[in-house]
Amino acid sequence: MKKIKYSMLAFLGLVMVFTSCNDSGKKSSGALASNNAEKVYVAPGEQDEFYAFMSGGYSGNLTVYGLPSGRMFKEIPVFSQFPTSGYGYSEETKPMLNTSFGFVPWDDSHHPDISQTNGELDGRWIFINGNNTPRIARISLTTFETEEIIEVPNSAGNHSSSFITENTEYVVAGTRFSVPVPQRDMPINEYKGNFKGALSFISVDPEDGRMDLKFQIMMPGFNYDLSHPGRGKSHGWFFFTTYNTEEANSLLEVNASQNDKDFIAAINWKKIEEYVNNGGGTIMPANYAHNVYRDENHTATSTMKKEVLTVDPTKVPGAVYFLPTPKSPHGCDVDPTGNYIIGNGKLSADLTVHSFDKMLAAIEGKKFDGEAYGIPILKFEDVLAGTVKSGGLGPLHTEFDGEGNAYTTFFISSEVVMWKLGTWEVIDRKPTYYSVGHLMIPGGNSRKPFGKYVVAMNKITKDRYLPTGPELEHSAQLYDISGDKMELIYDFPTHGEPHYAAGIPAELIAPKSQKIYKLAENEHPYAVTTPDGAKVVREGKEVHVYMSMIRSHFTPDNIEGIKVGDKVYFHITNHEQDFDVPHGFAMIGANNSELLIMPGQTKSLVWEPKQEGVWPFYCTDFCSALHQEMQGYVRVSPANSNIDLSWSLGE
Ligand code: RUQ
Ligand code: CUA
Repeated sequence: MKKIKYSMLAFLGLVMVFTSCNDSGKKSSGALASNNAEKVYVAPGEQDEFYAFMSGGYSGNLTVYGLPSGRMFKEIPVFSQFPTSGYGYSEETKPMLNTSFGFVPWDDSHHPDISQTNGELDGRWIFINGNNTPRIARISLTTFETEEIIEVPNSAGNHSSSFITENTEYVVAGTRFSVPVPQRDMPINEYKGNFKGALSFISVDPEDGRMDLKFQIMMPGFNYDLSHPGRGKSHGWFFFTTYNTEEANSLLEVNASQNDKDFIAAINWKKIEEYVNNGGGTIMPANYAHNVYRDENHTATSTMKKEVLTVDPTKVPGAVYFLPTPKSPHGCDVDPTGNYIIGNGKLSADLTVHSFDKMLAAIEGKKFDGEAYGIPILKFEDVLAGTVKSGGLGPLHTEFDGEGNAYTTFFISSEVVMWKLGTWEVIDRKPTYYSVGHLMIPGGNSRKPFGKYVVAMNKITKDRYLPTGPELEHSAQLYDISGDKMELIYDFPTHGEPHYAAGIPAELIAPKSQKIYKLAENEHPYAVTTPDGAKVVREGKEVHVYMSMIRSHFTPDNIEGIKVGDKVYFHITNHEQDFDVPHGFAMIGANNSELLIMPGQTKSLVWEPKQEGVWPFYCTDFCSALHQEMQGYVRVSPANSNIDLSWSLGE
């Protein structure tokens, strides 16, 4: 018996020697699955090296993952109501979803981007666009809550958004669909020459992050698809891909694919900023919502703004140029040095790389190839830095590793292609499963990428996971890029449709992540900061319940004197001051959601009792051994009853 054991050990030892032998050689893709498993394995109790913030696409929200584990930590509600926490249902957060169209409980969120200082991720805020009802949101990376949403007027299909300039001077939002500006009733087929494409520059306050729509550039009626800021030497410029320079208004799949080249619009925003700071531009009436959430009172307010400053680009000489770019370009990506601007022509096999230096020289030499609506067009050959003959099909987006390599996704040929900046040679290509859209390298669209991983965000999942009926979650794939070649090491499902993502080292965020809200600093007008402050107040048909909660009871937990037809506001303050002790609140028959209330926080829920009886409420979050005891009753009497209002606990 002993002998057998020893020979087993010897055999295992031999296997290990062989394995490590293999390991030290060149990477043989996929063969060493156990080695790959180690690369993504984050042992119980250990933490991930990176945060990955993934847009939710049609979920309207933002999800938070760890890399390399692919574990999802949180869904942050942004543009969509979220019954899990009561976002968009509670009285405090409803104003966040106010727009000029009224309350809009959903959106399509596409491109998260983290705030920057000197072109490097600073981990203060993350911004994301609402594509459908044009909006930009700012999310705190301390509380992981949406703090601000600004609507973008004169815009539609807010897609070339929300990208950040090098010192977070602006978050930029470009329209995908051109529209009549101002909106008016007119025949659709008079689009050409009459519709406009607004590119909006939203300033960000360096102290508190507050956004303000500083100016809009009224561009020709093309589709502005994606954008990126210049960086380093090209800081002060912004680049937007366009398609439908044909200005078709119907059957775009044919009619917007006629021109051999569309444009990348190069915008010298510093020049325009100077122009408007000197009184340039035209103030135009507008109507758009600006919604701000404050931690101090845990409450959002919505203000309607009434005007916007517009700029006619032809009035600011030297501010806007067009760079011809084949062929209906989608992604528009600028490398970490700021010299290369990559246009991913989605109907082309090759990638077009423009040179910022050459662009400046061509502008200097006034070498133009005509103009479009008064905007000079540069000559393709004059601005071209090089072409990547990739052999792939359907290039969409490019990111950078900071070591001179670029990585481009190809939707049609389902692959990520790694190539070298400057020589344009293809170094590696790896399949994706399947039809990849965006990709992300932590910091990969800043001056300082962190490298290490590529995350591919795929549009088609098919056979990657156990089937879940016709609807499948999208799939992400993780590639190790620390070696010379890419290595596919992991698959994980993602929520909604992540279009883009932003990754950042955990050490830049985790230490400052907020744990509680201080009860003593709670400025909510209906907060109860000591249990004896709890009360119930009737104002006509409105009843305000000032309630507190702590393990494991509500104060009060018995309420009488409520009548059918009343509108009851439960204002509930969580008195816990420990990390990770939320309580929930759910009321039978409430026509909204539960509330999940963080330590020190106050939230309010409206309940309109429709039936007489004695109706229970309870805590929804298993908070202690006596969580099931955390409950209460409301007695509802007929509308004409004269039962006095009363409340109690433990009587
Ligand atoms: S898109 S898959 Cu909304 Cu950024 Cu390109
Ligand atoms: Cu409080 Cu469960």
